[in-house]
Amino acid sequence: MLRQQIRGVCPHDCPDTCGIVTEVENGKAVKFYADRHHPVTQGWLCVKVSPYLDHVYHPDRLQHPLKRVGPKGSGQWAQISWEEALQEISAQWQQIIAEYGAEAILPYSYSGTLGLLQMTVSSARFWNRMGASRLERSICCMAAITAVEATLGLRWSPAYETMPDSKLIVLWGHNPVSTAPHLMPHLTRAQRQGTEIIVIDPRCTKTAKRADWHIAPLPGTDGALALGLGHIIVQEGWHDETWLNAHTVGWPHLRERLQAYDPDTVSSLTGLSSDTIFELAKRYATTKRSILKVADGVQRNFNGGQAVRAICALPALTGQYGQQGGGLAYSTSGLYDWDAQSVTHSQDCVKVSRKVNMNRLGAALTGEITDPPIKSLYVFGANPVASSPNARLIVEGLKRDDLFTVVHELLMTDTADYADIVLPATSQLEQVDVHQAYGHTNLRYNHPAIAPLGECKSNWDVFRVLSESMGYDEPWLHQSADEVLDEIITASAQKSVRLAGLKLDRLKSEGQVPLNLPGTVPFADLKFPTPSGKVELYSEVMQNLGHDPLPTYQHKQDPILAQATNQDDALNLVSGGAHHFVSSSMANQDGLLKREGKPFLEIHPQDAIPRNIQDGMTVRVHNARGWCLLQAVVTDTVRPGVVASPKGFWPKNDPWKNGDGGRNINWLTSDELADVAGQSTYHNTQVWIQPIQAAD
Ligand SMILES: Nc1nc2c(c(=O)[nH]1)N[C@H]1C(S)=C(S)[C@@H](COP(=O)(O)OP(=O)(O)OC[C@H]3O[C@@H](n4cnc5c(=O)[nH]c(N)nc54)[C@H](O)[C@@H]3O)O[C@H]1N2
Ligand SMILES: Nc1nc2c(c(=O)[nH]1)N[C@H]1C(S)=C(S)[C@@H](COP(=O)(O)OP(=O)(O)OC[C@H]3O[C@@H](n4cnc5c(=O)[nH]c(N)nc54)[C@H](O)[C@@H]3O)O[C@H]1N2
Ligand SMILES: [Mo]
Repeated sequence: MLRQQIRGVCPHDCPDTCGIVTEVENGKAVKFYADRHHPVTQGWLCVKVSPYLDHVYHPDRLQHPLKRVGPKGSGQWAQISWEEALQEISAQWQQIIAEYGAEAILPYSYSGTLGLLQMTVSSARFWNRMGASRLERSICCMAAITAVEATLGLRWSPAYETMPDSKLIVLWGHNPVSTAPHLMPHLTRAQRQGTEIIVIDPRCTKTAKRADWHIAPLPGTDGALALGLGHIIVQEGWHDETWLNAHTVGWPHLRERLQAYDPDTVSSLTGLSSDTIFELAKRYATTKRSILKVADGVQRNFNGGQAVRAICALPALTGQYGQQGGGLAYSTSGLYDWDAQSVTHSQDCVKVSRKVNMNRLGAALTGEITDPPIKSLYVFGANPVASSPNARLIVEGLKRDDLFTVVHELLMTDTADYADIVLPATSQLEQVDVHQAYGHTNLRYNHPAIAPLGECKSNWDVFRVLSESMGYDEPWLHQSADEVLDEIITASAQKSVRLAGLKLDRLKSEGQVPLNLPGTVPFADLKFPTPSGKVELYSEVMQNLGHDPLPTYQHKQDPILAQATNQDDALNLVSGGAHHFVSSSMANQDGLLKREGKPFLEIHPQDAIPRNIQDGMTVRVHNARGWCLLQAVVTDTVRPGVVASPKGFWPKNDPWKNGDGGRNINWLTSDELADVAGQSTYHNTQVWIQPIQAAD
């Protein structure tokens, strides 16, 4: 029997963006594994994606359009045809547009797939044509993107395999054992060669356990820590004055700013001893070839944008930018400079519509957004009831009888539960796409391995048929997947040096194609694509956005704390990625759920004892936003005052639910916005905890 091997790309939200291979026999995927020829994947896959055929052929996969026939959230559905579904959706939308205008319709999508077509193009073209509200896509990393670009002009991170070039690696708010597994072999190799690895994280993660030194500041205080390190570096004369004068803007201003961040002040802000802060400054500044590897956890708080600005200043103080093994590693995604017009076709559309911040979905649906109010929500590639902050309020919004909700999904998620119409989505094995990566610089084409299951359609294919039923006849809404990708690649290759020579055919035939880069060291020529061409310690870009032009630290509490009577009992919740899921994706698979275990909350013995909490007990975690039950793990992996619980569990799988739909950690998380770019502030959440049941 003929067995075909089809090359594809892992579509999930992870910097590794792996090369995958599916073996297909008689139209069925029978084997799934890593591509040995992918430079980052190197023949192995993570624990989450290895059992991918369980995901693709999960018995719960949605295969037909459904229409709600009972009250919202009651789980009563009737199967309908695509024709009926499209007719119903377009009729509802035409009526809403006539009465309220197209801005009354809000598309909500994020990271179910990171594909150029199925995410980026699909989030833009159709909606621009309609004039729908635009989604401010700030749930994940907008503060860091803004901060890094303001300082350096470009997000450009060195390749994973260059890690051993550094003598010191600081992993700052990053847990790659879980969230970027293919970085780990390179970190291990570096460590074996004598590189010191320091992890800065309020929680002792799997990554911190493998580090040479773990430093646990209070959540949200990294800006103060970075400025404190700068203070010591300058005070001790470890800075590189010549480099600063030649390659930065605003050094004298920063020098002045740093004065306020003496070790005693920073110690009281961060909860770290002055000795720790001094020792960290010394090791960082006096080890040449030291790199700061920042990821996303560090920015999800009140000071997130300015914290990243402060961190970005450190390699400038020590003259480490442009050095092999030095500088900053955040993300490579800035290097893929796609031609914006061919991606979005926004210049062909009538108007630029308003933006709605995705972190405020619950508030937006319950009265914060008016004129026009949101009358219809279209969710695809996202599961806000499980993953977005203040989820209880989102559910309240979704229950509105006057809200017309469409959810395009592979599975009946907690979000799909509240839809009026559910549309079945293809998995990555059933769709075409091209993927860039945020951890490396290889582009890759995803060949569909199998036909769509049942009546499933890809995001782009749904927008093509929706365009037809809405009467939108622009050719750029009706192209095939390859036609869209070809248009973007051709336009981008003409404009971008890094994409020059790229052709769709080449991408399809060669597997992955690397970007054209001038070398392996970012900014080796010490030219920074900022307005001044230098590292902007003082940034007019930030100033024009209404921010302090210098990195700063400003404390801001979760506002629910001020309303509480028992403020002293509050604990700071951090909720990073679960090891076995990607956000809530894959958190429906039995094998992975079993390995992740019961939803848990880590609490330090010093906080557990006065609350009569013992290891294994069920605890009630609550605040003014909501509550959920979790199993207590009494442990010193978190520092006193901080509790940790991973994101991603599905509310409806809540083991403690009793007939009310269930909850997860996002019933508690803050939907306040950070200092910069409307960023989420998940880790700036105050909670109260009490035991409700004895240990098993
Ligand atoms: N507590 C807490 N919560 C967090 C965070 C945190 O740090 N703490 N982090 C946040 C971050 S960084 C992010 S990026 C968000 C992610 O939040 P989301 O973007 O909502 O991601 P998921 O929860 O994985 O949901 C993605 C959904 O898309 C569906 N899907 C997958 N592929 C496709 C497709 O091709 N088409 C369609 N139509 N659907 C598809 C999947 O089945 C899945 O249900 O979570 C955030 N949530
Ligand atoms: N297994 C797995 N992999 C994933 C994901 C997942 O859910 N599971 N999610 C994907 C997504 S959407 C993203 S954006 C990336 C994110 O990749 P990472 O940024 O590595 O992941 P997180 O777990 O969100 O956050 C990293 C760490 O930040 C810590 N942290 C929280 N607050 C602070 C703080 O104030 N200061 C400091 N220094 N540290 C803090 C958390 O304790 C956590 O260990 O990972 C992706 N990969
Ligand atoms: Mo994310």
